[in-house]
Formats: sequence, structure tokens, C-alpha cells
Amino acid sequence: MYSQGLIGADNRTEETPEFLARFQKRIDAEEKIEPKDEMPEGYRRTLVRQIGQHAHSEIVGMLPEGNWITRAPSLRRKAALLAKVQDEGGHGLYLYSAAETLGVSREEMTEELLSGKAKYSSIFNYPTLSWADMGTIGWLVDGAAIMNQIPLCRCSFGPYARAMIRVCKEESFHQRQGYEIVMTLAQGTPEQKVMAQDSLNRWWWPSLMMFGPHDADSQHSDQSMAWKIKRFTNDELRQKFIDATVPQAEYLGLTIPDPDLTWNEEKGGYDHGPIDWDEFWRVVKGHGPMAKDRIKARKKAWDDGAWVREAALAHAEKRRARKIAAE
Ligand code: BYC
Repeated sequence: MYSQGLIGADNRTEETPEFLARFQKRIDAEEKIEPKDEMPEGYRRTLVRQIGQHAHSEIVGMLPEGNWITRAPSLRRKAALLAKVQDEGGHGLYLYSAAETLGVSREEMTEELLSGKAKYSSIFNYPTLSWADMGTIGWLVDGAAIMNQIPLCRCSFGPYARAMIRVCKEESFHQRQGYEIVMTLAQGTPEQKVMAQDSLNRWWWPSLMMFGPHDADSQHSDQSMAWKIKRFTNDELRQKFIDATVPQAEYLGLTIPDPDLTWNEEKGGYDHGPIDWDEFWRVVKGHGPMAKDRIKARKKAWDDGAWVREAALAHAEKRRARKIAAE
């Protein structure tokens, strides 16, 4: 794919077969690739795409939950939700910084998000209709995120792998706070139980879609696995998630909205019903129920923050000039 004559990500190295073999040897030896190391341009671009999408997902992911902070049912719930949403902002910032080490700026990434060129996780295009959704998002969405991100702690690109270690610790707290909310509702009044079940019904299938298309339709998986950016395929992670989550739902006394869900003794995992891939692609292509609102909110935040960025730059410039004058 990356034929002789291409110039690598450092703008110096020619992507000769020898160079590509040398790079693959480092990957196969489980060495971490660091920002200033030589790397194929395709490797760099794949990481910018994935880390950028991941950062955008964290930031856009603050919106559906931020919507419920003022309506949390107690001070304890409010404090926990507020902390969770702040954590997500922090994850976005680590991830933007990790992507920046690959020579792309935060401005460029944000422009790509606002123009619709860069994606963010399909899951955040669904509305949060009840307090139970705060529980279900923590339980399922953060649960799915952990399943996907634990292997990313071993990603071949050093800054991404290191960022993921802290992110996963925090996601684990998020998952538990969500499960505790759902457990409280599931053990509560009949109305609360209905709320929890309704929320599970709405979020189950979109959560399975978070893992990406079926392996046969995943255009990037093979190369990303060879570069050890991804360690498992989309379907493998989806399966792990289902197998871990079904007993959790059983414990809660809730029903997963999939009549075809059955334990398969032979494979040692659950078989599940068909995923609506038309819905997945519609949402991924920007036609999800909340897509317009999400981008509008991000655009407003970016525009409203312009004066802060300008002030910070002016301050940095002043300090630089003062330092030069003093030398
Ligand atoms: N949504 O070849 P494929 C969180 C795109 S946030 C949208 O399999 P790849 C949290 C894909 O980008 C969790 N787009 O791709 C925050 C590609 O399109 P492009 C976010 C999707 O990259 C707040 C095309 O479909 N996590 O934890 O090998 C509150 C073909 O797919 C989706 C990450 O971002 C999707 N679901 O695999 C709570 C994890 N799936 O780019 C929680 C990092 C696929 O060619 N990312 N697409 O235009 C990954 O692990 C991988 O990028 C994916 C996709 C598994 C998502």
C-alpha cells in the first residue's frame, strides 16, 4: 500500500520496503513508537484520525450528560455527575494533546469536527430523555468504552497508550456510578423500574454500535491490527462486551431488548440478534437524532471561547517579548 518513493511522516524518510520492514519489526517487537520517531505517513494519519475522533467523542459526550446536571435528584448524584462530565473534558484534552504530537493542531481538529469531516462516536447522537439515562450511559456507554480502551493502553503509539491508562481508571469509576444509579432505580418503585428498563431498551443497540461496523465492513481494522493500534477487532470487542453485560442485566432484574440473545455453550459466549447497520451508517454519516444539536453546541462553545484563545495567545506573546528584552 505504501509503495517505494512515498515520503514518510517525518518528511525525510522515504517509505522504501526496507523502511517499512524496519518499522514493522519495531511494532512486532512491542516497542513503543514515540512522536519524533520515524513512522509511515499512513500510521500517522490513522492515529490522527482515531485519536481525533476519540477526543471529539469525549467532548461531544459531555453534552448529553451535562444536560442533566441541574436536574440530578440529589446533591450526591449532582456532585458525581458533575465530576464525571469534568473527567470527560479532561480526557478530551489529553487526547487532543496526544494527537498534537503527530503534527496536527487542535484548531485543525476542531474545524474538521465542525465541518463534519471528522467523526465522533455515534452513541452521542441519541437524546437523554430521563434521569435513568445517566445510569445507563455510565453502565453501558462507559462499559463499552472501557472494553474498547483497555486494549488501547497497549497501543503501539506511546502518547495514546499512556493517556489511555488514566482514562481507563476514570472510566471504571464512571461505569460504577452508572451501574449504581441503574441498580437504585431497578430496586426502587415500579415506576423507577420501568424507567430503568425503558432506558436499557433505548441504549442497548446504540451501545453495541459503538464498537464500529461488522469486521467484514471495517475498512481500517486489518492495517490497524498489523500496526498494533487496535489489538482486537470490532466484533471481538462487541462480543466481550455482551458477555460481560448480560449477567449484569440479569443481576438487576432487567431484560436486554434482544429476543435472540442466547448462550452458546460451544463458543462460550452469547449469540445475539441482528444489528441495524442501516441505522448505524445513517448516524455515522451525520443523520442521528441529535446530530445537528451536538454540532451547533460545539460550534457555539468554540465561537464563544475565541476571546479566551486570543487573550491567551496575546499573553504568551507578551511574555515571550518580555523574556527576549530581558536577555
Ligand atoms: N461512531 O474501519 P472502522 C467515551 C467509523 S467516547 C462513529 O472499523 P476503526 C465516552 C470509523 O471512524 C468513546 N464512527 O474504523 C465519552 C470509520 O470512518 P472514517 C469513543 C464510527 O477506526 C463520554 C468507519 O466508521 N471511543 O468513551 O478501525 C461519556 C469505518 O470503521 C464508529 C473511541 O473513539 C462509531 N461508533 O474502528 C461516556 C475509541 N465506528 O474514520 C463515554 C477509539 C466506526 O474512515 N476508536 N466508525 O471516516 C476506536 O477504537 C476505533 O476508531 C473504532 C472504529 C473501534 C471506533
